[in-house]
Amino acid sequence: MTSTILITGATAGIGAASARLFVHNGWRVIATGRRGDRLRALQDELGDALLPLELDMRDTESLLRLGELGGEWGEIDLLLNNAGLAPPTDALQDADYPKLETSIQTNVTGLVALTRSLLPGIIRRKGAVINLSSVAATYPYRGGAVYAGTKAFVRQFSLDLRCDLAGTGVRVTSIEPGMAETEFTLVRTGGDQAASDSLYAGVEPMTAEDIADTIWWIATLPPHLNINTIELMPTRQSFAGFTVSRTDQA
Ligand code: NDP
Ligand code: 8X3
Repeated sequence: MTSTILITGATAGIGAASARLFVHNGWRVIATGRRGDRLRALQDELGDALLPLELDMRDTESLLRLGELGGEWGEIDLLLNNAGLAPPTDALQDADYPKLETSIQTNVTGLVALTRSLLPGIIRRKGAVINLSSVAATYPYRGGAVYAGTKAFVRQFSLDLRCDLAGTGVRVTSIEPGMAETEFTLVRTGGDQAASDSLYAGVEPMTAEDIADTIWWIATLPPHLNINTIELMPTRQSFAGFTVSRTDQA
């Protein structure tokens, strides 16, 4: 029987790479995102196994209605909560509030609404939920307070959801990547290609396909195995130390 995955944020990066991988392996993919032209291009590329669905993760009402999606596309086995973005790395005291709110609405509120909406069906099908958190959930850095906070939420939400789902057979995983070269930094910097290129230059960052391969591996493990959390980094990314201030700033 054909399995179905719903992927949020399938118009770019990790979501698009996952859509390709799952269709190539015989799954049906419901591909969501705001950019309808990209979703239609993906359908042209991958064919009728992909259903394009324009969806803004800030539109809670639409997310809550998705659980009523009927017919063959309504039988969702795997929810990949991937859509997300980061505000610029300004310190909070200097940050543009609307950009912070967009990240919270997309990464947290939308993720919760969609999961709530699809969960009864996923429970009936003994399916799975895979959530994209980040290393930012664990390792603080300057300018990361809101983005990291959203990703720490995603991690803890994933772990606690396992408690709610005990005995249902539904699996939940938090994937926590470090630097993967996608449109992530382009979006974070407001479209600064040079800033994105210089961040990843010489790092040999992970690719969207590396993360999609990890998602595929988790999705196809035997049903008795649950990966709770998994953290990945490029070999050339590691950890910084603490910040110490010797004088107070005026
Ligand atoms: P991209 O910017 O390449 O892709 C982000 C996707 O999210 C796009 O498809 C975009 O679609 C979608 N998206 C953003 N805002 C919304 C919204 N309001 N409604 C619907 N969809 C939205 O980034 P990545 O592929 O790298 O990011 C995927 C996930 O992985 C994110 O949650 C990110 O935080 C996480 N992550 C990324 C890392 C990295 O280094 N790249 C590391 C750790 C975690 P559209 O604009 O068309 O709506
Ligand atoms: C983003 C991860 O390492 O680029 O989620 O800050 S990193």
